[in-house]
Parts: sequence; C-alpha cells; structure tokens
Amino acid sequence: IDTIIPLKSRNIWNKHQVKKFEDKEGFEGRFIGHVETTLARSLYNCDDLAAYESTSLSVRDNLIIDWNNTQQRITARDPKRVYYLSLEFLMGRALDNALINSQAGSDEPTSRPMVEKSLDELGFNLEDVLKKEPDAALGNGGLGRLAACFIDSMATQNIPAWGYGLRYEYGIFAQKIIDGYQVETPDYWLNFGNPWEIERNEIQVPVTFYGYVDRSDGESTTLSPSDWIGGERVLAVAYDFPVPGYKTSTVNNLRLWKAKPTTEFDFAKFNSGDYKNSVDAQQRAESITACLYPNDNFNQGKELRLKQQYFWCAASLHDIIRRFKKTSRPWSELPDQVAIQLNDTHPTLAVVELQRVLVDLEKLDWHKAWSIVTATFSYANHTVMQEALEKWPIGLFGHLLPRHLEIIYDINWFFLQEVEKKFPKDFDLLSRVSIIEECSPERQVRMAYLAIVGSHKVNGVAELHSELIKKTIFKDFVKVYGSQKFTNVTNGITPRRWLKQANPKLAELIGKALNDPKQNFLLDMPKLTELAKKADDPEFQKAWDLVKANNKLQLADLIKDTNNGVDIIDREHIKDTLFDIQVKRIHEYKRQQMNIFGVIYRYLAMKKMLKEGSTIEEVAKKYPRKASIFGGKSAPGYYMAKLIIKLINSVAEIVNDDAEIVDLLKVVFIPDYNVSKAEIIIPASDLSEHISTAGTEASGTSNMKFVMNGGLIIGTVDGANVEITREIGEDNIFLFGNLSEHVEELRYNHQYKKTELPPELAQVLKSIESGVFSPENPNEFKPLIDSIKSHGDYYLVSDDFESYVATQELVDEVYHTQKNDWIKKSILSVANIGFFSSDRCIEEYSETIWNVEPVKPET
Ligand code: Z15
Repeated sequence: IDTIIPLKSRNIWNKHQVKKFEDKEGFEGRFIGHVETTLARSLYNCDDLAAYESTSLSVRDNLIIDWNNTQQRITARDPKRVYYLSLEFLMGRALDNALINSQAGSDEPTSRPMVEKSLDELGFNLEDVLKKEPDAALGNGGLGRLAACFIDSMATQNIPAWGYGLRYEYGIFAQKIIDGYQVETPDYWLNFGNPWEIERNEIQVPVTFYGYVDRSDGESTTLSPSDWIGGERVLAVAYDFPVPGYKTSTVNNLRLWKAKPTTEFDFAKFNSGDYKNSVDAQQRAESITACLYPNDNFNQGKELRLKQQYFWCAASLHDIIRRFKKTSRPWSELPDQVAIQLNDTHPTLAVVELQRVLVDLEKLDWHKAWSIVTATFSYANHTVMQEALEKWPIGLFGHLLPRHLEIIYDINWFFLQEVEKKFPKDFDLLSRVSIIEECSPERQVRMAYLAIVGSHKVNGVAELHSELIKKTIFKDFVKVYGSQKFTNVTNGITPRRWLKQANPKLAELIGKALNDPKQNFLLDMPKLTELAKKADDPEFQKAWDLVKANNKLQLADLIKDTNNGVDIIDREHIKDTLFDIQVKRIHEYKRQQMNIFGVIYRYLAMKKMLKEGSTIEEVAKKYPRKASIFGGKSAPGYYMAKLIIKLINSVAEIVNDDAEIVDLLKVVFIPDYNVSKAEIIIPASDLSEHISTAGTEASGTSNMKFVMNGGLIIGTVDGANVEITREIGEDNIFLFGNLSEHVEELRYNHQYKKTELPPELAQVLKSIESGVFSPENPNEFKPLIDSIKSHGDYYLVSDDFESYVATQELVDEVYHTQKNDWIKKSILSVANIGFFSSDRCIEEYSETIWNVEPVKPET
C-alpha cells in the first residue's frame, strides 16, 4: 500500500498512536480534554449541552480508532463490498446507541454503565445528557428507518458495507399541533453543530447538470462514447458518520453528501456588471441538499427532487469507482468486488450513471458495460401504491440530464428487442413493459421498470408483498424474465435500539431468564424461544407486567409534558388502563380514520348506556379503561391526512373533558412523533394498531418493534403481520378484516353496485356530521365522510369496520378479564419474534443477493 509518510518517520507515528479509552480514568481525561480545548469551556460553564458534546466527542474518538482499523483491514483484504444507497436514513440519536454498541474495557459488555458512572462523578446525569441530542431525522418513516436498522446490522455482522445518502440541512419537519391542526416548523438539526459527523473537505466530487450532448464530430452515436457538455456544476462534499456494530470492533461508514458551489466563477456575467446574479447562481448549489422531501409513499415529481437524486447517485458512484480503480482490476471484475443495493427506486439513476461512466468515459463496449451494470445492482421494492411509483416526464428529465435520457432510450431499445424475441408480435406486452410510458400529456420514464431491467435481483419486503408485486405491478416482468429474478426478504429491526436501548429493563429481565446476563441473545434473537418455558410462571409474569407498567408510566410522563404539564392518563389505574397505540405516518391507507371512528363508536355506546340508565360501573364492565394514543406526521400537502389529525384532536377534546364517562376513555395525539419518542412510546403499548387495507402496507416494521417489546397487535392480514402471525401463533394476535384477494372485488362493488353502510359506522358518521366534534363547523369533516359515502370508499373502511369493532371488544375482554392470559400471550410473542431481527435480513441479502461475506476483526 502506498503511503505518504516515509518509512524512517514511522516510529514517531507509532509511538504517538492514539489509544482508545478503556476505563473511567481514560474517559474522564478525554471528556475534560474536549471540554477545555475542543469546546473551549471549563468546569465553570459546562452545562448539559456541553456535556453531551464532550461525551459524544470522547466516544467518537474511540469509534474513529475502530473505524480506521476497520477500513484498513478491508482495504488490505479487499473483499467484495456492499453499498447501500438510500435517500433516507432515519437514524435518531447516536450517543446512547454508540454507548450500547461500543465496548470499553472488559468488565461490562458495553461502555454505557462506565460512562454513566463517570458522568455522575463529573456532576452530570446521563439521561439528561442524552436528551440534549437532536434526532438525526433524515427520513420520513418506515423506509428511512429500515435503512438505519440495516446499517446497524451490517456493522454488527462485520459486513464490509457503506451507506450513501444526502446530508439534508433540514430533516423531516417538526410537527406542532395548534388548535388541533398540524403546523410544520423547520428542523434545523445542525443548529448546535454535529459531533457525530466528520467533514471530509478533501473529498469533493464535481457533479454536472443540464447542458447538451455534443455530436458535432458527426461520428458518435448514442451507443458510442459521447460528449456531455454540462451546463451547471456543483460540488459534492463528503460527511462521514461512524456506524458501530454491537460487540464487535467493526465500525462501518455512512457517507452523506452536501452540495456546495464550485469555486469557478462566471466571468461573463461578472464583466457584464451582473455580479449579483453570478453569485446567486452559485449559492443555489446549496439548495440541492437543503431539505428532505416530506412525503412518505407519495411521488411529487419535482425537478429539485430529481436533481437531488442525480447529485447523490453521481457522487456516490464516483466514490465507489475510485475505490475500485485503486486495485487495478479489469472492469469485468466490478460485480465480484461491488454490490450496490437500491433502496426503492430513488437511486435508480445510479444504474444509468454507471453505464454512462463505462461507455462514455471508460470506452467500454455498450453490451459489455451493460452486463457489468446489471450484475452489480439489485433493487428492493417497498410499495405497490400507484401514487408512490416514480415517473419522470421526459421533457423535465432530458433538460436536466440529456445524456442519461439517451442512455435510457437505448437500454429500453435493447430490452424491448429481447422481449420481442421471446414474444414475437406481442405489441401490447411491449408497450406494457416499456421503460417509457406513452401517455398524455407527455411521455414518462418509469423508474421501477428501469430498476428491474438494470438489476440482477428484485425483492419485496414481506412475503405477501413479494407475491403481490409478482401478480400485479411487475407481472409482465415475471413473464419476460421468469420468476427467479424476483425474491423476498422480509424486513427486520435492530434489537439493539428497539429492545436494549428502548426497553433496558425488559432486555435485562430476558437476559436473566435466559441465563444470559451479558445479553448475547441480542446477536442471536431466535434464542428467545427459550422464554416460552417461563410464559406460565406466575413470578415471571409478575416481573414482566411490572416492566410494562413502568414503561407505561414513562409514557404518561411524556404525554403530560406535551399537555402543558397536565396529566391525561390516570396513574393510579395505569395497570388496568389498556394503552392502545397507533403511531406511524398519517395516511388514508394506514386507516387512522378507522381507528378514530372506532373510538367514537365506543364513546357513543358508553353515552348511550348511561342515557338508558346504566350505572358507570356497568359501563366500565362493557367498556373498561382505555387510552387511545395516536402519533404521526402528515405530508404538508396531504389534505385528507391533515383532516384526520384534526378529527383525532377534536374527538380528544370532547371525550377527555366529558365528566360523565369519568376517565374510562382517553384520547391522546402525541405531537411530533419521531425516533426518540418512538423509543418511549413503543415499550409502553398493551395493544398497537396495524390496520392498513389488505395489500397496501408492503411490510410495516413498527409491528415488529411493538411485539418485541411485549405488546399485542390488532391488525389486518397485510404486510409482515402475516409472518408475525405465523411466528408467534394465531392465538397471540388479533386479526380482522377482509383479505387482499378480495380488495379488488370490494372496490368494484363500491363503484358499480349499491352498498350499505354497516349500522355501527353509519352511527359514527352521523354524529360527526351533526357536529358533535366540531360544533362551530359541522361540515368540517365532510371530506372524510364523503370519501366513504360518495367516493367509493377506496380504503374499504366500511367493509372492515364491523369486524374491527368486534375484535376491539374481544381485546377488552381478554385484557380485563384474563390478564394472566394476556401476559402469557405477551411473553410468547416476544419468545417467537426472533425472526424479525434485521441481522437475519442482512444474512439473507448477503447470501442470496449481494454474495458478500463478513470480514471479522482479528481478536
Ligand atoms: C416508505 O416509508 C415505504 C415505502 C415507500 O415506497 C416509501 Cl416511498 C416510503 C415503507 C412501506 O410503506 C412500509 O410498509 C415498509 O415497511 C417500509 O417502507 C420499509 O420497507
């Protein structure tokens, strides 16, 4: 290996090699060092924020040492590497996770207890210090959080893998609730700087947009090396985030790009006296990575978004290729050295960019290049919903990326020839699978089709979903390629964050029960099956229930905080109040509207009993204590989702203030749901709701998180709910509703036949229309009602409502009259949730899609 330092200087370098801190003494030295020099503060003005920064910098020092060793080891062994391209990484906080994942010294399995003790002696409380960290909220929902779980598992399993994404200055907006309405405020998460990022000013990649393809030589064709004369140039600067594995010294890298102006200067403009405009144009570069698009499962089709995508793909590929070239291998070996995983279609331009680099810059033959490209990429699909599928009008596309559009036309041309050869004269099929959709007012590039054609494997994210894509949106591609190209990798979650970090007391209890106090089970979650033996043990049940009750108290604190310090939840009755939670992005397909209709139904039924002379005790018997808890953000432009939020808050206001039902029912909307709040909310659930219209939720991942924390599920037969049921047993989950194979027919019926509302739902809608929840404006929620009554009830709320309500009553019965049985279900569920560790996902991807192996640190 080449180095810059001459051999004779090496011993000085080695003598002063920085060492990791291994004990309290070491940590304290680092901590105070960073306070006094890095932060230029002292013991007289070190507050919690400074303590957070200094602790982070100290822990980061250790991670960087391991990071360096990891990268050197990988460079030396030169194995095949994985690059995980995701436009979102919803990381949450880093410090607690780093304390848990890293080891310092040998006594404790993690450095957390040591640092906690140290901080205490230094005059700080770790919990308070941890709260100073803002969430890294560079994602919308499930897709971004999945990427975060996956990079944790890749590091934990010693897979040589890097994540590539964008360093948005503004993450997902912060949500305020004002008068019941969602109000968005910017999330300037870098306000106090960011101790977790390493700015790599030496790594700057130029990226070009616009311009034209120069064919003035009269010889080049679109298939031969072509000259793209770019119009606008910006620089991509690398920012690196260490990704520590659990109980391993492997530290992988997450590289995020920031856009900045080039130092080139438009002298033409300057000389014509247009200095201001010349500078302005440069400044616009920064807007490329200014903000995350706040839509989940929705494609808005804005030019800036396409610009983000190309900026990120071009910079990442440049980086990947530079690394590959250092080893001077022939291009044909690229797929043996590099696997690039596309997280949804957002990075599909990387396929085209690699083809461009190989043909235009490296002068490879088109077909040779294309076989290298397709062997390198693989694509994961995360949705079947039409409004989420990315399509770009060719006008917009060709303007921004003229050469890439030519390449796509050629990719499509050769692909369609292949199809034609297999299915001669099937012109219908050709137009159905074409990467270019012929439609008015303009032709569009279908990114999902491009991703399929450009990859060697395509996977869905849960069994049901993977079957569904083969039967629906990608049916014709199964016909063309055969079904071997399509596979399934069911999603998973990292048990480090979602069990140990979020629920340390439960992790501890499990560790004890498994005779595994060092919690090695977190690396081998199927080991949890041993817990089943304890499911009937009354002592164990009691301890289990106590952990849950404590978690519920912590959530009650959070709810109180968001309610101006006023308690909504009755702490005296915390153990016999069923916490029923639905937290996720607000979307009609996820059916928060059905949940709140269910709450209204319950409220009306309680009121009716009272009116007809029942005592409150009789009401409590039928409708025992329940807290119905919601959280989630709506896309700022999603009118219906915002109206659902308002309805929830309006119902909360009426129900919570109704003295007649004396605290038997409470409704809470927790503002600004994010990863760090999820870590408090999820461990506190008795029941969580995963009630999407069958066939719409590709997988869902919070369902796994809730079960891993001992919560039960009420859910539809959709996404990963199906496999969760298979793993934990039907007795331990409350399933209801129509199956996905009936959805088409039910929708047809709503459109073309007369369908009746079930009486339970009719009642609910009537009360809303009469203004019970919006006295000053009875029409406020009309659009929600119309979508069911007049616009075909696309999400089939009316078809599932009766079984939903009936199932909720069954839930009440089990929770309130067979509590031991409930706890047993909870224990058995956790015992059998091991399959959903993201470690298992990464093993499957590594073996069946990426063909990569771990590179273990020598111990
Ligand atoms: C998103 O969060 C998901 C899919 C998408 O296509 C986009 Cl754009 C965003 C979610 C799915 O809705 C969810 O079911 C799945 O669990 C998650 O991706 C991770 O696969």
